[in-house]
Amino acid sequence: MDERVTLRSHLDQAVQDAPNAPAVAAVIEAVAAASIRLAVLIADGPLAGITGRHSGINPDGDLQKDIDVAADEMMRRALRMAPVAAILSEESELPEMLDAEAPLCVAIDPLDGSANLENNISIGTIFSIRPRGNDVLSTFFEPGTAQCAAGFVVYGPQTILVLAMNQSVDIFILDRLAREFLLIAQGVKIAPNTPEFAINASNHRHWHGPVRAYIDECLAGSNGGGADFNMRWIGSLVAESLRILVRGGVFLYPADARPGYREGRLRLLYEAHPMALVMEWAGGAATTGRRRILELAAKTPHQRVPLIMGSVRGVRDVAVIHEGIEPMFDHSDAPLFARRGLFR
Ligand code: FBP
Repeated sequence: MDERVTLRSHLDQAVQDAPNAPAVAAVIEAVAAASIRLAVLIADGPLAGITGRHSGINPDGDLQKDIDVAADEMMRRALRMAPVAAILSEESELPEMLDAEAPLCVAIDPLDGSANLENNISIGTIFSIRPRGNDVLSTFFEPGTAQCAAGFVVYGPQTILVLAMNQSVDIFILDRLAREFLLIAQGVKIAPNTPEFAINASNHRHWHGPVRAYIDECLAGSNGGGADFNMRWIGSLVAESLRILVRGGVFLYPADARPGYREGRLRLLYEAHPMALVMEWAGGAATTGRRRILELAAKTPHQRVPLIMGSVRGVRDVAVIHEGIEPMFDHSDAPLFARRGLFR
């Protein structure tokens, strides 16, 4: 891209007649500013006193590291200065109520995948913005289609901001010296049919029939009459999502038979909903296998959900396998319920 477009000028140019446009821009700028500070802290790590030690347990029972707590504080501090009525963070049980008259509510995972930090693997911030309803709290329990913008930041070799706004997905890179994000890709579209999948295959024995059937088909490759698939698994949702935007493929974190994973692992409000918005606005798709993620409404703040997302072809194939198997057999792990021949 020849012209140097900053995040700020991009937001200024964004369609101003969209409802709440200035407020949405202010929230995105707040998250972006906090993420620039967080990127510095992450990069400095032990030099800045980040030890990686656990400092508590979050509402979902996950161990919190010192960097999780720091990230949460940084994001909250920034959002308290923005036009936000309430923040729902992964790191606290209930939403934090701010200005009840403010037009927006934000769900945020301040630092997803922080367990990867000690290995120097990419981690990130995920955010979801929605217009406040008449009742502030019930805003979070609207379906994902209520989101007006969403995105994520990847703290990796480069710090990257992916932004879904006005039906478009745009990518920015942090100019570390200038301390601002610059546009590097506009109107990103996910390749529709990349033969690449990402799943934590160590859980194979716990998967239910439809997921096992899909992965078995991928692994059979040309021997099974289909395409030869490549596999990736980083164990970091933001890194997997960025890879899908760049080169396509399908990501699966399904429900499985392990205690605590019956509804999947990832959280609906600040992981699946925002990623689903990014995927769909980039021409991809996101499903539980049976239902479009964006049509789901959370019943509890930290509800988990199976997430299958990415290239339309891969997501459709997973959904087709589910269609061929009665939901009552979803929880069967018997290969009997695996239907063969998807790619033939
Ligand atoms: P946290 O929300 O606990 O940080 O975990 C989320 C996550 O790290 C995702 O980024 C990633 O997709 C997944 O967990 C990895 O799970 P697993 O450890 O089962 O491979």
